[in-house]
Amino acid sequence: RIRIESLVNANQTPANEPATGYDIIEGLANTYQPKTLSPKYFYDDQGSLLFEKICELPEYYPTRTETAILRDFASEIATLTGPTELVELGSGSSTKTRILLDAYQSLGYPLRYLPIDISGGILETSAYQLLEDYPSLQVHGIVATYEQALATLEPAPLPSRMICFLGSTLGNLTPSECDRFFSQITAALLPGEYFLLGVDLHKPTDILEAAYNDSQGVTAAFNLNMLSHLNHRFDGDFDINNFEHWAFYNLEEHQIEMHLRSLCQQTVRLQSLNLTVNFSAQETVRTEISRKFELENMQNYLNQQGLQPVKTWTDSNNWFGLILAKC
Ligand code: AVJ
Repeated sequence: RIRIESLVNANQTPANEPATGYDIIEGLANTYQPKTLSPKYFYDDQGSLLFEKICELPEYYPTRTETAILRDFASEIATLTGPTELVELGSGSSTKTRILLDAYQSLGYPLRYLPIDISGGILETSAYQLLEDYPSLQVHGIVATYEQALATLEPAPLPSRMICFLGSTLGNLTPSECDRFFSQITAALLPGEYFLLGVDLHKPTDILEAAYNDSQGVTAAFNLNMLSHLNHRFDGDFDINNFEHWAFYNLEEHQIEMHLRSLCQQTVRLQSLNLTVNFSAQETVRTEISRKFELENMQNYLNQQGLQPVKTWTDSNNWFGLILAKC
């Protein structure tokens, strides 16, 4: 009932994209300021565990809020879509997915789940746990980037497919990355199939900034862990004591930005990328944007991308939205 394949390999070049690590070389060059690193590098096994801890923090409202929306409306979602294969991008611990699986199971539908995550450890652990808890579940996991996984998806064996992209991870993508992402989504869906999107919404700056600057320092540890990950993966010598966490809400762009600030002038070497990088004191590297959306804009945007919104749900504060759209 289970198959897990991995498309991630630090030293192999997938046919359709530049070698892993190429984006690091680009992002750490001095061509653009600030320097940038892709948020996908947060998620080694340690980073995925730290993210799970973030989801439990009192200040980090998104997970809790989206979970509540799913609890209220999962059975409505299942009724609207009918039996369907669940494909999940960034499945992580698959905790929220269980709410959907329960709803499909209650309707007596066959359960087929295709989790996609860049972090092999957490994908495997959660997939085997799901198998135990759902005796009729079939799982096909893919350890890969979204681009890699979407490019290899074959048509769903069930009558339908629903690609789930929860947690507002869409907010990590720039507008142009979003456009490319959606052309891959619509290519992976047949007309009539579904896309379920969770998006974090505009809200007061103090609430947003608290969520990314928690009092226990878990988000700071999560941000700094990216450097440890790069050290292991690319034979690097980042000294994490020489960097500090910085997160703020950029009101013009409606995005949280997470950066790592260099505390001194320093030179870092990533041996297996043959890359040497200089940082001046106080210079920052942006490790993540987390865009905050408006529901109406997102519905219009989805429409332009070839996905027709079917129904939208939100919480009583309007802090988080869930949109079901049809290809
Ligand atoms: C998983 C990308 C949605 O942007 O809120 C949490 C990651 N970063 N705290 C987010 C994150 C800092 C999270 N996403």
